[in-house]
Amino acid sequence: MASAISPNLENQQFTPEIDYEEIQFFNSQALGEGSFGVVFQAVWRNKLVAVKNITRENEKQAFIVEVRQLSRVNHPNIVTLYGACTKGPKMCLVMEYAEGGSLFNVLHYSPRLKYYMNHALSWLYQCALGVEYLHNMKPKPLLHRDLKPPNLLLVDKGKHLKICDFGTAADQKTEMTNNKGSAAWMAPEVFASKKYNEKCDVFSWSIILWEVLTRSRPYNSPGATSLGILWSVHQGKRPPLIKDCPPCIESLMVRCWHQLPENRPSMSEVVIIMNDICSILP
Ligand code: ACK
Repeated sequence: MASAISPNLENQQFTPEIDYEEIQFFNSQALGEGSFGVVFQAVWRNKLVAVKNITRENEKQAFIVEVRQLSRVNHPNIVTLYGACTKGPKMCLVMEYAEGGSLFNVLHYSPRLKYYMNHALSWLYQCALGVEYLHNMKPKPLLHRDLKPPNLLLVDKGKHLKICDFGTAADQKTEMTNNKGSAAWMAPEVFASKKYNEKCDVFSWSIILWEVLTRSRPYNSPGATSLGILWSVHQGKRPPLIKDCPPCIESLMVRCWHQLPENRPSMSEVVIIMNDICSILP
């Protein structure tokens, strides 16, 4: 198994190879499943870590992409990759453990949601900062392409947000093959397989904004299917405007989910506007 994958990863000078024997799994209960792989809590070199194991042969490609892209990035709002086991006995990546779990869990399942919501605007700002960093990478912008609350992790009692799951990240337009469960956040041009760029992440960010402020799941009507959602977004449907939403937030949200990518702001502009909003609003 290792021989098929190693040649791709050998070019990854920044990814330390981790010895699988050094990882102690003490909880057989998985934290959950990402867009690929199953995530477990473990200890590695006296640190609590999250280990994403690939479980199926067809997950190797996403594994390679995630290791390749995560090893290039270094930002406070992006999860830190410690290294990867590429030689077996199991392939996995070892990353920092985020004790707060995902923003999705907090928004939709946490009994302490009210306490957490003090951080709502800060989460959106931090997410924008992480994405801005990706879009400003050289020589080419890195597109995350699967931004959604399940891929935003919380640390430091929910104050600090980190983007994870880079299994579909790319620095160029490639076919999106691994987007299960992401229809609600996907920009229409990605679904339509048209030419797309960084603005697809700006679109996803606007849906996250709506989800955080309403604490509701987008397009969550009974019987809604991924294909049905993709089609109606392609036809121009969006989540309903938020009652009593401050106009500065509403206008940003609506600009970011514009049907035409060229009419959406860049992530750098979103960062500037969110910085202003965070300083004005409580
Ligand atoms: O929503 P969760 O609690 O947070 O369940 C999902 C699951 O694994 C699949 O992604 C959790 N998860 C992913 N990466 C990490 C991490 N680095 N630290 C803690 N939990 C993680 C995620």
